[in-house]
Amino acid sequence: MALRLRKLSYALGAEVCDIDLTQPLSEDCVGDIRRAFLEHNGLLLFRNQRIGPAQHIAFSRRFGELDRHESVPRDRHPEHAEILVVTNEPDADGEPSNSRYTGQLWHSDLGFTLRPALGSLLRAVAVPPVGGDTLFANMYAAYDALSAGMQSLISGLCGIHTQQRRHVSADWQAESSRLNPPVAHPLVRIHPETGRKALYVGEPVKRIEGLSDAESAPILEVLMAAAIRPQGGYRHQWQVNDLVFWDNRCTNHQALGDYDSAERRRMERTTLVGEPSGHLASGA
Ligand SMILES: O=C(O)CCC(=O)C(=O)O
Repeated sequence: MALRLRKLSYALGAEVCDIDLTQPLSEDCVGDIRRAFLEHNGLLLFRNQRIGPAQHIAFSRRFGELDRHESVPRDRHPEHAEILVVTNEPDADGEPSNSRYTGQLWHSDLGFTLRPALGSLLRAVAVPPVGGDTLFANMYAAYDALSAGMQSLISGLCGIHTQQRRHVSADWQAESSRLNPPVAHPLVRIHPETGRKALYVGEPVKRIEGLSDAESAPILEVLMAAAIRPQGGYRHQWQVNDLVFWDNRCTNHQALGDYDSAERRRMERTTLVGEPSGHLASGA
């Protein structure tokens, strides 16, 4: 039976309706989901899915190999290395969670590694009564919005990606910098399945390889302006048991943090391993 889809915004995204991820899915159904994922510019929403970590992992595996989050070991679920936890719940020792500000800069997952993520599947376990939304941006559209001159200027250039997160403890930051030295990825990437060009830039990209900070800044400013155009976006308002599956090869996202920190928010993410990309940054 064909999937029933409902578009979420003009730029990207569709809800997959009438599907129950607690039930076994046929290969045909998984193939239809994969096609819809590519057709809708890399974002699918599955609402009201009463699944736990094991089913979340099993469903994610239908789309590829899962990352075990070695680059962010402290954010892993204690029993499932394939799940990354994003929460404002205090740690077991009562300290504020280092993951409470995860994703509050525009980014694409694991861009600070040499195997940026193919996709991510984020499940809402607890959400505040209002806010806690996530913005998504279509990075094909961001590339298409640039002039031919700018497209030509940036072809062949690499942006330097570092791991950045606001308000983390000093030892978290030290460990993260040790595990994840700066890496350089092309500013323009070709999506391996659609063949389309997508802009690859985010707030953690502070410099262009081979250019000075002063030379990089105005170019990055122009690229970020294209990347965050509201016309290229979708704002997701989470409900408990939502699962959002996005393609990191052609989208960026940002957790807005627009909620009362006294309210509980807990999200769990699986991450699909992507293809090798880039190199360790020179002169970073
Ligand atoms: O918590 C969110 O809304 C998004 C988290 C995020 O940015 C991520 O998992 O990469």
